[in-house]
Amino acid sequence: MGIVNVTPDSFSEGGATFDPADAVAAARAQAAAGAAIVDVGGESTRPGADPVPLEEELRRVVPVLEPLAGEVPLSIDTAKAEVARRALALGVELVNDVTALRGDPAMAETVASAGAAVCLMHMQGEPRTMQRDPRYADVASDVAAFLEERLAAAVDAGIDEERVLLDPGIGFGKTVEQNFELVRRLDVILALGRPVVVGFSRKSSLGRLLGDPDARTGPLAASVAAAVAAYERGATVLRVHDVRETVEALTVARAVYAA
Ligand code: HH2
Repeated sequence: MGIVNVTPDSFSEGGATFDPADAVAAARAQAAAGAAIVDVGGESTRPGADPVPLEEELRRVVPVLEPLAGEVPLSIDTAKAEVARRALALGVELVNDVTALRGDPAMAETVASAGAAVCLMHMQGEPRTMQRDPRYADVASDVAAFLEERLAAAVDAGIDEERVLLDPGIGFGKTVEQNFELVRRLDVILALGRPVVVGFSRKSSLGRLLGDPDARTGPLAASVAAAVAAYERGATVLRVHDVRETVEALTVARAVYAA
């Protein structure tokens, strides 16, 4: 899964694809480099980010989705049902909701009635404050219990279980150690029986592990290593900024592990 952030303030590339033409070109380049799907988002969820109003989010993403629909498989990264509804009407296949259907009471029905796929992600707290003091009794079991409950809520709302993906939410209310533990113990989440998405790309835990306690991002090689480690432990979707490098690494990993 390639990432195209149509935002001025995303944590890693801050504004590089804020212009719609740049975002469309980036999505096409990611598809050509081997992305199976491209995740387009108009609201940053980085730690400390402020919410974006509905009209502004639509103004950002619709001009990017329109020219790509039917050409590039697309996912919409949104917590707003109206943004999801417009995206699905344009042919987007997957709703990537970092609130796991808790952010907007109309989201579950929007996904269910469109027969769309959905990614449910774990987050402790909310983006403005989530990194202040994350605490768990046992991070892998707590995240799995949350995802199990959200999966049941999605199915109750009429979403086909076969269309649900689960994501431990790397960096969303977790310490560096907790993020690595979640990848190490991915089996606890895989036991829920759904495909698992992992997004470690460029996240600050990588830069912090490498020795900078104030890192806001992580470098490319570290991101690729995290994607391979997650793949090796059973993740089926790797959400990444650097598609070509990740596809190259995963092709090699797959030749080794999936023989
Ligand atoms: N991470 C981010 C945003 N959306 N969705 C899923 N399913 N999993 C993730 O790990 C995830 C996500 C944050 O990364 P990015 O989109 O690059 O940054 P920003 O939110 O600042 O735009």
